[in-house]
Amino acid sequence: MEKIVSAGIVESYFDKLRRNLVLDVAIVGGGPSGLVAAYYLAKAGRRVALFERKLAPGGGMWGGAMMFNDIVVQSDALPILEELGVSYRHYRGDAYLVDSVHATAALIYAATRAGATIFNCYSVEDVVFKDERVAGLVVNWAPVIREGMHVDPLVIMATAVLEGTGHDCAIARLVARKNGVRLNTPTGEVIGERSLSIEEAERTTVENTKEIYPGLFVSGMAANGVSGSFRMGPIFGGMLLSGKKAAQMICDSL
Ligand code: 48H
Ligand code: FE2
Repeated sequence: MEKIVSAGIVESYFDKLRRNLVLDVAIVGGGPSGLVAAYYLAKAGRRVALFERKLAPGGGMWGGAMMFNDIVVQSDALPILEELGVSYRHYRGDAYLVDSVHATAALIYAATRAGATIFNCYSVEDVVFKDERVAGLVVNWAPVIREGMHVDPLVIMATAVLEGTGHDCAIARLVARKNGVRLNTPTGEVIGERSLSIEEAERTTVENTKEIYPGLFVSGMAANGVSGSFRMGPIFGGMLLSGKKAAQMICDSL
């Protein structure tokens, strides 16, 4: 048994990795927007993998608000919750309450069940930049980056990359800085997010979900960050709708 356990894992893992070296879509970040995008892309039959640097995908959704593990979702995002099998209950007006641990687990399950592959403990440290396009990801083990070890990365090629790194806008920043290019944002640069304003932020999260450079799409909090819009606090309808829109735009572009 000792030999079988190790052999099985090694064979299976490297087979999985080899099958995902060339993708239709590579998603950076396993927050709610990236997970929803992974679900819809896999459902549409695209070869999609998501790279998350933490052990557990889910980003900022596990902890609810200040670790009170419930979140709010508005009615226009309820069809997504229903499709992904997430339970919710009405609170007041347009606000519905969702247990954040249940919702996060459900998003991960739905995305992987639909056929998306998740690589956790991977840090995306750079992109492939070819013929004035983003053409893939440069990845390394997250602990390698954290330890500051000088170990060279591997490359994942992808027709489209989705930047879903949340508040940091890490991928958009490095694409603009390293290659001296202008992004499709109001200033051509990563503007950075503004303070909290819920209705405005929820609307613009979806509006700002777009292709910001050839081959590079942006979703979720990063969509608002790159375009200089507001944050919204523990309300997640915009994140879910942004992930769905990103998947649709990417499908249309492939
Ligand atoms: C691999 C990386 C890298 C990297 C980061 O922040 P997230 O939850 O992302 P979104 O945009 O889907 O959701 C935002 C939401 O959680 C939120 O913060 C809200 C609604 N805030 C409102 C407010 O006012 O604060 O997840 C991003 C994920 C995380 O899991 C990171 O670990 C991961 O991306 N990540 N993974 N390589 N270079 N950078
Ligand atoms: Fe946040």
